Amino acid sequence: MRKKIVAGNWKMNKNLDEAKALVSEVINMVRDEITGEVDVVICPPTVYLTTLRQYIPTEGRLALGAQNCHEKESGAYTGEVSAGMLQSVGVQYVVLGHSERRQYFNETNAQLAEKVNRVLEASMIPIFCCGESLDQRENGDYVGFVKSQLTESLFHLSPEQFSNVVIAYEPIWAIGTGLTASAGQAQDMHFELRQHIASTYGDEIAQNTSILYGGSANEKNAADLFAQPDVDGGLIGGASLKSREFTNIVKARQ
Ligand code: 3PY
Repeated sequence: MRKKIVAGNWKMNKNLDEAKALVSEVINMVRDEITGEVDVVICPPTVYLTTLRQYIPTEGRLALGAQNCHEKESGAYTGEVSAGMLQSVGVQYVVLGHSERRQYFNETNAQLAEKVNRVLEASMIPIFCCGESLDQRENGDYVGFVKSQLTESLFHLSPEQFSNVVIAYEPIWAIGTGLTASAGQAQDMHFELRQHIASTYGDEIAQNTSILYGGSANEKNAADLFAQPDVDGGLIGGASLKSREFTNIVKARQ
């Protein structure tokens, strides 16, 4: 059985006091209101990881995630953070290849393949983001484009390694725009990606791979998205900054 996961990507938001308040609220609401099987991952800015680790129980459904890491193990990379460093402060998941990183920091599929390697070597779980632009969706082979992101960044992994990867489909045209893929559009792409995974790793691994939807998911559209058979959860942007709304999204997934 594949895992249901709802991850909150806080992006570059909140000061330390606000971050502590938000994580405390989410922890309390999740503890009091969520009874079903769903893992909840909080991905705050890197600078707060060590502090927020102390708030998150080490056992249970809550986990700490980072939003990025460097592709090298260590060295002269001023300002960067390695996978090993994240692991050493208790991080369990790392979001990789978010479209904002691809767009503003020119991350490539080849570079992301290295980041995926570092995260797995450090015994953490990559949440690998993929997705097409509006132009690609309207004018091109957008399914082929998203499949090639998986092929180029993930398909060098052994079956055992791949079994530890989570995928997040985030159409770029639905990020920060208020537009969301319809439940049907999300399902179609998730189905295609699962088939693509099956073609390389076989049905069993494909059926066990969690594929999350991201891109303006919120408390209003979450239930519809999560009702789709191939949508296993969400990577939530803006709506993860509000404890009530984020918890409602988790409720919709449990
Ligand atoms: C969004 O929902 O806008 C996201 O980018 C989630 O990562």
